[in-house]
Amino acid sequence: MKELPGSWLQKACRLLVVFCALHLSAVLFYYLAGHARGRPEPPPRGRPPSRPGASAPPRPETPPAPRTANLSHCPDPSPLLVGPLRVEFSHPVSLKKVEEENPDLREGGRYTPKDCIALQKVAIIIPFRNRDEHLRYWLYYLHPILQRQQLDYGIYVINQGGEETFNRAKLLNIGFIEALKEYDYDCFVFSDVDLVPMDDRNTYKCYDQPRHLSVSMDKFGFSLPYNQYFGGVSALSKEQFEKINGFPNNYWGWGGEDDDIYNRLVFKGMGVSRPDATIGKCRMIHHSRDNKNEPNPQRFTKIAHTKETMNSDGLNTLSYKAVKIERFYLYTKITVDVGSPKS
Ligand code: UDH
Ligand code: NGS
Repeated sequence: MKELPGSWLQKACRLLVVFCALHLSAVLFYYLAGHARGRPEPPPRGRPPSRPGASAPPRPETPPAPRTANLSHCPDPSPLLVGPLRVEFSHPVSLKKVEEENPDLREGGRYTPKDCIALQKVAIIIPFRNRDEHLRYWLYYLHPILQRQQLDYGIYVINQGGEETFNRAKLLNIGFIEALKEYDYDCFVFSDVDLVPMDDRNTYKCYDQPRHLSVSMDKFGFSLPYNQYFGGVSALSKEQFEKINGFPNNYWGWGGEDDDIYNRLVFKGMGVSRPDATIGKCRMIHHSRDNKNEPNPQRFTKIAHTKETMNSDGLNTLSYKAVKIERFYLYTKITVDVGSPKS
C-alpha cells in the first residue's frame, strides 16, 4: 500500500525528537563528567577583596597557584633583575598603592611566576611587633624585587601578642612551622622588618650553605660589623634549619640570638655563604629602641654554651599558641602567644 505523505511527516518528526533527546543527553553527560573530575576553577581575576584591617577566618583555604604544566624552570639568574636600586624612607607609603602596584599577588602575600617554574619555594618570615610603618616600606620595596627574582614566595609576619619581652628567634621558629602548614616551602628567609636590599641581584633564596644576605648595611658603613655576624636577613633551606634544631627559644630581649644561630651552623659543620659587598648593600630604617626589647643581660653567657644547649632548645622544644591568622592581600599575619621567660 502506498504511504500517505502525512504519516511520513509524522515519522520524520519523531526521528527529529529522538535525535534532539540523544544530543541533549550527550551534552548533559559530558558536562557532569567534567565536574566529577574536579576540573579546577580558573584562577580568580583581579584583586581579592580583603584589605589590611579586615579579619579572616582561622585557617582559610590557600588560593590556587597558576598552572605549571608544560612550563620550563625559570633561568638562574632571573633575566628580570635590574641591579642597584634607589631605596629611601622619606615619603610615607600607602598600602593601597602597594596593592595596586602588585596586581599579580594572591591573598596572603603569595606569588608564583606565571611563565616558568620557580627554582625555589620561599617563605619569608618577619618577626614583628608594633612596626607597621616599617612593614609598609618593606612591602613596598620587597614585593616587586621578589617578583623580579621569579620566586614562588609567601610573606609571613609573625606578630608577638601581649606585653612580654620580645623574642625574635622564637618568632622565627614559629614562622617556619606555620609557613610549612600552608605550603611545601623548601627555603626560609628570615628578615627583620626594617631592612631593605639595595640591589635585586641579592636573591632571597637558599644556597648550599646557610646564606647571610644583609652583609653590607648602611648603618655599619656598608660592611660587616664582625666576621661571624649573622643578624638582619638570612636564608636557610628546610634541611639546614632542621639540622641545627631551628633557632633558640630562650633569648628574651635584644642581642645574641643571631650569634647563637651562627654557632649552631658552625657546630653542625656548615659555613656561611654571602653575596659580595656591592650586591649585599641594604638600608635600615632608623628607629629608637623598642619597649620590652632591652639588651638581654644573659646573652653573653648563653652564646658561650650553644654547643651544650642547641639540641635541647629549638624546634624540638618549641611551644606557643597561634592566636589569630589574618590573610591580607600583601601578607599573612600570624599573631602568637610566645609565653614568658619563666614559662
Ligand atoms: N622587632 C619588632 N618589634 C619590636 C622589636 C623587634 O618588630 O618591638 C623586630 C623587627 O623585625 C626588628 C627585629 O625584630 O627589625 C630586630 O629588632 P632589634 O631591635 O633586635 O634590632 P634593630 O636592628 O634595633 O631593629 C636595634 C636597636 C636599635 C637601637 C637604636 C638606638 N639608636
Ligand atoms: C652584636 C650582638 C648581635 C647584634 C649585633 C648588631 O653585639 O646580637 O651586635 O647589632 N651580639 C651580642 O650582643 C652578643 S645591631 O647594631 O644591629 O643592633 O645583632
